[in-house]
Formats: sequence, structure tokens, C-alpha cells
Amino acid sequence: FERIKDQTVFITGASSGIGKSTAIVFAEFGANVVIAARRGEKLAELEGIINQKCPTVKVHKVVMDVSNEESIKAGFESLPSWAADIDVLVNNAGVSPGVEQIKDLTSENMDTMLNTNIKSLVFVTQQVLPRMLQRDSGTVINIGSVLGSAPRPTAGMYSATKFALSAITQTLRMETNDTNVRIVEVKPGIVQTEFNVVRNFGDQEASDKFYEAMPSIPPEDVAEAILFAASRDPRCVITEISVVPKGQAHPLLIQPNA
Ligand code: NDP
Ligand code: 8X3
Repeated sequence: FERIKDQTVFITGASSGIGKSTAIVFAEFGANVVIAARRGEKLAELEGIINQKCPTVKVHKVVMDVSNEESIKAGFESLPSWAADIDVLVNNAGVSPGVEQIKDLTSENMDTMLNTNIKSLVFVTQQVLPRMLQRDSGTVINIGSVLGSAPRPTAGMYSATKFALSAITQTLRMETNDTNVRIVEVKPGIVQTEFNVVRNFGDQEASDKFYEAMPSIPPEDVAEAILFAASRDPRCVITEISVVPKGQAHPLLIQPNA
């Protein structure tokens, strides 16, 4: 993990869950972190936590809506000079609003997922990759899902976005194959975060019920896998890591309406 010291890491979706844990764990190992999300107050809380735990580490907050290309561009224009060269990009922001069969999918929920989970990945990467290629170094880590290899009823469009994430990740790896830029996919299973509150449109009780009924892991377990992939010797690429709770041997072993 020590290789990550003094590197600059940009994390989307850092206001909660996996992104927040990732920012903390990278900072604990001495990386400077740029934390991005829409909720500035949550980013300010996280900045406070990192400042207290890791006083020598630099932190910069970016309030950014990754479903909006202009907001992404404005966020990158606001970066301080120390963050101009990003060593590790973690494309983590993602949502799954609704527990709907395909026959019931709304256009609004589909657009939210397509924009947040797929197009954002491309737009954010486009802001970072050219300079990585110029320097001939860097790691891009895309947070997929076990549902990116096996779809599940009532999660069809979300699964489709994570299949797409896998396709984009593999394509990027081929397109950068003759460089020293590394492209990684991390595929979590059930992780206890705000993901299910969002999936249930803010219904905390429904989310709590879900996590009571299902095996889950804390977001720190995924953050450590992300840090592992980012801190390998540059000659080595961790192409894909799945991180699931014991008891979720297959993505279908879960009932979101439990
Ligand atoms: P959380 O809901 O806890 O975190 C999601 C993060 O994404 C938040 O920081 C949120 O910040 C951010 N986000 C959402 N929409 C936008 C947007 N339009 N613009 C900017 N930021 C946005 O969920 P997780 O930590 O669990 O999710 C992180 C990733 O992990 C996602 O890609 C998810 O698909 C994936 N994943 C999660 C699993 C789980 O079981 N939890 C399992 C498999 C994969 P804000 O609202 O402040 O903008
Ligand atoms: C979400 C995975 O199994 O919690 O990516 O729906 S699951």
C-alpha cells in the first residue's frame, strides 16, 4: 500500500459509502485526495475527518454532478495546481433508483442511470486520461458490480449500465495497451452504504430491512481492494476484482424486496 504515498487520487461519489471509505483509506496511506460529489456538506464532513486523521495530506472538494458534462468540466477547471496531475482516478459515483421490472421502467429512472453510471464514466475519464497518457503513467479504476456479469430481475437497467461499464473498461484497457496507464474494474456485491436508500427513493426503513435480510460487507472492504489495485508495482495490472460478502456466491442470491 505504501506506493500510494504522495500520489494524487480523484474519487467521484466520495460523499458516502464506497467512495468515502476509499478517500479515507487512501489518505491514511499518505495520498492527496480530490473528493467529488453533489452534496457539498457531506464532502465538508469528510474533509474534516481526513484533516483530523491525516493532517499532512492535501484534500480538495469538488461539488460536481457527474450526470452533467458541463458540471464535470467546471469541476475539473476548479482544481488546485497540486491536483493538476491525477495519478489515480476512481470512477465510483453510481445509482440504481427503483426496484422495477423492465415492463415498468420509467424514462426518468433510465436516464438517471444511463447518465450517472455510464456517460459520466466517459466524460470524467476524458478529463483525466490525456494527461495520464502524456506522462505515460496513471491508474483508472471503474467501480462496476457483480450485476455487471449476471443480471437480476428488477435490476435490469442497472445491470445493463454495469455490463456497459465492463465493456468500456475493457475497451479502454485495449486502447491504452501500448502505454503504462492501467485500467482496473472493481466489482462489489452487497455493500452496506446509502445505495439501498437511494434505490428505495429515500426510504431508510426499506433499506434497513434489506440489509437485515441479506449478507453484506462494509464499504471499507471494497476500499481496501481499490487501494490494493492502485498500489501494485506499475508493471502489474489488477484487471478485475470481485468483492462480495460471504454468502453471496452468486448475484442472484439476493432479493431486493426482502
Ligand atoms: P452510495 O449511495 O453510498 O454512494 C453513491 C455516491 O455517488 C454518493 O457519494 C453520491 O453523492 C454519488 N453520486 C450519485 N449520483 C451522483 C451524481 N449525479 N453526481 C455526482 N455524484 C453522484 O452508494 P455506494 O457507495 O454503494 O456506491 C458506489 C458505487 O458502487 C456505485 O457505482 C454502485 O453502483 C457501486 N456498487 C454498490 C454496491 C452496493 O451494494 N452498495 C454493489 C455493487 C456496486 P451525492 O449524492 O452527494 O452526489
Ligand atoms: C448492486 C449489487 O446485489 O446490491 O451493484 O444489487 S446488489
